[in-house]
Amino acid sequence: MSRTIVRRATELLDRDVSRRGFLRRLTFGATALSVAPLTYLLRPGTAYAAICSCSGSSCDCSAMCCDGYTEFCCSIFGDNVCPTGTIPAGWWKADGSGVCDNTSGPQPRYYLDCNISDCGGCGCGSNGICSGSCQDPHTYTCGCANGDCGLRKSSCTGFRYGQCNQDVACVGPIVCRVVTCTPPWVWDDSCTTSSATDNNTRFHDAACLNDPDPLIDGVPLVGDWTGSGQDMPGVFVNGVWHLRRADGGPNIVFGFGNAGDRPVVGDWNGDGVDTVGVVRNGVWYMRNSNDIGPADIVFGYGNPGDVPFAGDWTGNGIDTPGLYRRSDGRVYLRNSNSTGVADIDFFFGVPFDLPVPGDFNGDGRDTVSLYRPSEQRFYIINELGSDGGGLGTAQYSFQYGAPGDLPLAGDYDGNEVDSPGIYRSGTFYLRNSNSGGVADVVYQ
Ligand SMILES: [Ca+2]
Ligand SMILES: [Ca+2]
Ligand SMILES: [Ca+2]
Ligand SMILES: [Ca+2]
Repeated sequence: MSRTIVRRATELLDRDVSRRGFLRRLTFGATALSVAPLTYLLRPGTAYAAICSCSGSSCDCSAMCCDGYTEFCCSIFGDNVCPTGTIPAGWWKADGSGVCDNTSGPQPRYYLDCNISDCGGCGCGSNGICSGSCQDPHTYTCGCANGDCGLRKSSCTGFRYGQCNQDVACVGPIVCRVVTCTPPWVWDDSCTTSSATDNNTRFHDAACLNDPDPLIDGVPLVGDWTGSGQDMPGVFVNGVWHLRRADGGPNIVFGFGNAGDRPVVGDWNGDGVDTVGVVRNGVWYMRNSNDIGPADIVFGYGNPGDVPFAGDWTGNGIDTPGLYRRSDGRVYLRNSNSTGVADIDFFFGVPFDLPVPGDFNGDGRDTVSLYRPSEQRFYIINELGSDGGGLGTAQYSFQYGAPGDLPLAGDYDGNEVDSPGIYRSGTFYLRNSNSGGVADVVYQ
């Protein structure tokens, strides 16, 4: 403690006691003083009620909001990704957490900072950071996340490790953190492999980080794998496909793609059979039969991090790519299985909405409906190119599913109209009409 602070504390705590009296009193509050000397001294009270001013809030000094780190994105926004208006601007790793260990041995846990991506009219100094208030519109404000002292701060720390999106010279404060066992440069090729380590964060955790990870626990899909006229469930798990037959025969199981690839299914050649595909770093690999073998069609479309899907946007019987790009809130559709620009693009929903392609009115063309996880609600949209942002053009909506469910759509009864389904912990709950209610078909 500096001499100045001691002198001030003496004045503040008890103007009448001697310096010796102050020091004796100090022994009772030593713990709190060592944590927050200034604040305690300026707010005389018991050692246990020491209050800190953290990120503009008054919190107990031991509160999460005061520990200097930034809150997880999933705790604030519901999903372990950078929210709209932010970009991953750098990462670090923590060793020794045990969370990411696998059969190869101990593995690091990776933390990505999501910094405000837009400095508006503000420039930034030599450190490459602008004030959070520069963002236009001003979306994120420094404070305890969700105004809760029990959560770490958000949008306060002006700092950048700098290994991601280095072409963006100027970023704002860190809004939140993403945590992953996958090295950042694998799932976002804007990130470099240049390593930074902070093991102090290795046990930082949140319940929302432990939700099932589709990349590990399997991605559910539906398709007509045998040309029966009926869509059936399938799951892609770490490069292996498990497809259920409509005739009740044994599942079709084969390897195509790698762990970490994003799976897509569709009828790439118009023969009436849906087959598999994977998207890896913006490259689409499609196969025209449901068995092991090389890709029949390969082309680049989109960026790493885009959410890929497929549908027949033209009604010619051939499924082609679609992408949902969270960073700009738009869907990009292409009408052929080849490299090129989008044939149609439009704004889509709000962050964390999920695209659900399908033909919900039986007119032979697929459109991109929307599932809003926060409401467990399907918004059925029967036109392409409509602005889903305000949902003003959604034809109708209904609630179906529970928190954490993954949405899908297919024609499970062969009437040529797609309807919703949800996937929950290895089970498909499918509806044969576009309305809420109980499942018509359940597949484990
Ligand atoms: Ca086909
Ligand atoms: Ca088509
Ligand atoms: Ca349609
Ligand atoms: Ca149907």
